[in-house]
Amino acid sequence: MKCRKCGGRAVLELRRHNTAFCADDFQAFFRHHTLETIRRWQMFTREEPVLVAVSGGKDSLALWDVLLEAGYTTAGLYLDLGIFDYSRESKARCQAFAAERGARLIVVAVAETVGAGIPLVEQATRRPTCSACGLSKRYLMNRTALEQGFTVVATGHNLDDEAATLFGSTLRWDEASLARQTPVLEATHPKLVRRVKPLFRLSERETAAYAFLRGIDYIVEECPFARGATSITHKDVLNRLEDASPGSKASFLLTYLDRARPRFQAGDPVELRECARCGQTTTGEVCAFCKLADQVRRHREAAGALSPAGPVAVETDDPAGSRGLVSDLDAASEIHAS
Ligand code: Q46
Ligand code: ZN
Repeated sequence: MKCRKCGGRAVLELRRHNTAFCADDFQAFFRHHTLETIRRWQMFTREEPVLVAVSGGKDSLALWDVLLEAGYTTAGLYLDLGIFDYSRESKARCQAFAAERGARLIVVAVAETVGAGIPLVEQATRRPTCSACGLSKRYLMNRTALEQGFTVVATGHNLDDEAATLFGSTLRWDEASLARQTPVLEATHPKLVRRVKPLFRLSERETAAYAFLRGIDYIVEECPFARGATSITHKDVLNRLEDASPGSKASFLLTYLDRARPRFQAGDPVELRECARCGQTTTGEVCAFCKLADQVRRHREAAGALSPAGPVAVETDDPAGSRGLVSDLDAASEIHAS
């Protein structure tokens, strides 16, 4: 297999583009694709400082790497969710990545704002873990960006993530989610920052290959709470479609954005106001995050009253067994093998 660009030995075949690249030309392709997406979708300008939400995984670190290489002014934001070894290891990856490049990394611990890490939030609120986690992440990303003077937050969502979300929303015909499905969520209130997804046209396999070729040390394990998530089944289904017909995933997502999304967007605009407690946006009197923090506080007080020792027991065991991201390993071994 030869590189389509230089004729040298190709390390990666991209069936949906009907092409193959050597290591250098693939990295150039990846960077070009990302920067073109930022430009075409007007995600941010060269002058705007960008807060990059990093999880320690391949996608967000690959994105930060591309932006740093391209000379954008960035800072990384790591949200410490307090999820066992997963959080400890992913934080260490982000810190090492930032230190190697002399980049600024902001670390915010969920436990400091909510009163407990995500595993305990779930116990306190009986809310599904990922729902409490997603709410906390969106809130803290926005609040940190505002506090630190950023107008835009970039996340590492890739094509597989976005296509799976769209697939799930379509199966439920969830009009509100369909309307929100976009690579650029504009700030519709002075207390909101823009949220963008510059990797949304690049597949998980491509981001894994880029991170591998760049020697980025990222965490391969997924969050233990991701196991059994419906989104993983949706990704599997889409992967089977992609195998049978390369380009299906991209066409599903891009055609939706182009042709169908405007129909869902037309609904009533939501009226936002400021939370009476924290000043962040909400549709009610008090925002969902403040309510969540209240629930956690009440739970801790009740537990504290029951146990004279005070602190609420925190699980230390990882609930998941063996973990791993098969597609990462596939991409890495593909490169090794060639
Ligand atoms: S939402 Fe759920 Fe993720 Fe939070 S609890 Fe883990 S899997 S990290 S993307
Ligand atoms: Zn609030």
